[in-house]
Amino acid sequence: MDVELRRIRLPFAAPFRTALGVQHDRDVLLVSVGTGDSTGWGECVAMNEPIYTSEYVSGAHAVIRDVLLPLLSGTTVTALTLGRLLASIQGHRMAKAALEMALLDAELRSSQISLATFLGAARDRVEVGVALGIDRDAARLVETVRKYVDRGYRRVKLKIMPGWDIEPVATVRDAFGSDLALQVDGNRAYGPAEMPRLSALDAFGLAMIEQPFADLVTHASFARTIHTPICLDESITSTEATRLALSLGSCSIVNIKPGRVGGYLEARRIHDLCVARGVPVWCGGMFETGLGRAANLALAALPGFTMPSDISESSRYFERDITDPFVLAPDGTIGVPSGPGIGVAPDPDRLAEVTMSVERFTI
Ligand code: OSB
Ligand code: MG
Repeated sequence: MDVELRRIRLPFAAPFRTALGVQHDRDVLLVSVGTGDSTGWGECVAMNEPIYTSEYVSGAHAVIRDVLLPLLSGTTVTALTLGRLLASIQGHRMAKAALEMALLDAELRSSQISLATFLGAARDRVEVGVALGIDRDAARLVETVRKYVDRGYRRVKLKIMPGWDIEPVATVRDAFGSDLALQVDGNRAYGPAEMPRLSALDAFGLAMIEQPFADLVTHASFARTIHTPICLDESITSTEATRLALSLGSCSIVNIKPGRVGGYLEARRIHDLCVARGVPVWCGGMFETGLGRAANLALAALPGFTMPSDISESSRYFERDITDPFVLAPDGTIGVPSGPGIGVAPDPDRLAEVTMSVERFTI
């Protein structure tokens, strides 16, 4: 099997500010595998720096090259056997997920099956929302929200942090009324001492508060004091972590990101567990290129994904993506690709333009 590790740099259409810092561009590791009759694409969602989780793009690149590929060398690895072959390696889920996505894409392309069909999709369009970063002031945030509402988004997620929470949420709720589905994401920026302040968010009819704290126990005690549902993101690293979070009562909604949990197969297992427990799920985003976006749309089409996902249209992230752009329909949905595999491929000219380095291996 031929494996290519390619680093690309895509500038963001606008900087994205959160409790984690400001992002100006995306340094993305793409994995492609050639299996004789087809090529598959995987995207590693690890960010430029280890600020969301401990993984970051250069680390993921190194672990794939120096640790994961050597373990696969001489085997007849498939997407379904990958997990077992890499089971001795702790963590590095985003790195593993990128390899799995590339293998899945290659295998499904050869058998002419779409990822959506393979995963068990129940629909051909999915409801999506937009995630908005920390703005200069609440008045400007209202203008930003208006731009996206006018564009057709029906669900808005606001990033919050200490010093940027109650006021911007109150101002946006006031400007748009109760029709707008609104939720917030704290990215672990709060401590237990800030629970009373966060409880004031109950006044704004939010669909959920996403991961305000770092750990499961703090979320569980917060959940007992507020009415707004709690959703976990960073804490959901596996099916086992999800089981633990649900039994502790740490959340009542789950954000599933395939990269964070080690791949689309584990993402589906978490979905299945949540469906069995009656817990709604939605698909989170990591500023993916069109490749990861295509695969996330397939996942978000599963029946348990009953809340709008962080899968905005391509132009929200990049002036020019590496695939044909995904576009929002007036009803706030994006279509699920139906072609074999992930259903999209990079445009070779655009890919060449944004490529910083390429390494090739035969394993
Ligand atoms: O916390 O959901 C998050 C992006 C990078 C890292 C973490 C998060 C996010 C987002 C962006 O919220 C969502 C998107 O891709 O539109
Ligand atoms: Mg989040």
